[in-house]
Amino acid sequence: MKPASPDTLVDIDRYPLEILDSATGRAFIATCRSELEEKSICVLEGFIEPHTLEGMVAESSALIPQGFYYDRPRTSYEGNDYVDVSWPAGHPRTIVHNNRYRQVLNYQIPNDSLVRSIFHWPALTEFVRRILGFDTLYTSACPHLALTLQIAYRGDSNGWHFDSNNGNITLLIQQPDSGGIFEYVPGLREDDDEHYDDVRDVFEAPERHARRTDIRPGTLVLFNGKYALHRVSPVGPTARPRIIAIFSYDKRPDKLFSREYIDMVRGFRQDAVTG
Ligand SMILES: O=C(O)CCC(=O)C(=O)O
Ligand SMILES: [Fe+2]
Repeated sequence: MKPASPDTLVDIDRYPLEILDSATGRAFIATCRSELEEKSICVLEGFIEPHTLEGMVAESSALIPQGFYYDRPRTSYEGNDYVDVSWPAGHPRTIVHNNRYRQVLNYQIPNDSLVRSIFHWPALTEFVRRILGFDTLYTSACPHLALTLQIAYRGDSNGWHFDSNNGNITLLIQQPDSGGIFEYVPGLREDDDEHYDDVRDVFEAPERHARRTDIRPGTLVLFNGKYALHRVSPVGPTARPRIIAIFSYDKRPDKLFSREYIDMVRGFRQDAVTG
């Protein structure tokens, strides 16, 4: 099957990605950039057309059984730069959070899928580049992690963490009936100050310190997760899992994720019972 053309899948009347150099396009970029700067998050609700979204739910649901079952507690700093210090017990660097979901990897997602058409849409990459303000930006070259799906059933969660990359783009495909909320604290750390006391406050009382989003399926989210601590809260009772696509980009066209990390993920079981 021929891959669908992205401009028929996205609400391009509302989101002028193909005319970024027009006055409308430039104003749109400016709004997105200031949202990302001020709130660490830029939310494009209704980015995907409803009929496209239905197809995405079907295609991604069919891939769930192949997903690798990530089930390992993790600190908030995994994958971040190694710091040669031994942290005292109870320090935010040592605290682990539950982390459990299924992950469908790039090579498992068909070439003619809707979600891949969106991911490889040059207009989207150019839009993301301008928002992040990089000279160059490419869709990740990684056969495993360039494009992934994360699927969360009841009790699954993605614990508090900082991302190790500069930009993280997500597309929510399906929302569970309860829980599975994306929560975050904008601009919590800086390059030269980790603000550990603030991190500890968030762990201890997230309801007081973190913002909760109300994101509907079909929404594209640009997020600055390198500086904003964030998590996906545990999914509650639900008839359907949370499904989200994660788009990975890099300033370089040839950057791959580490072999150790890929080996770990591919070592996870694919037969875990869910639901
Ligand atoms: O599922 C989400 O909404 C966010 C995922 C995330 O934070 C990540 O993959 O780093
Ligand atoms: Fe993240």
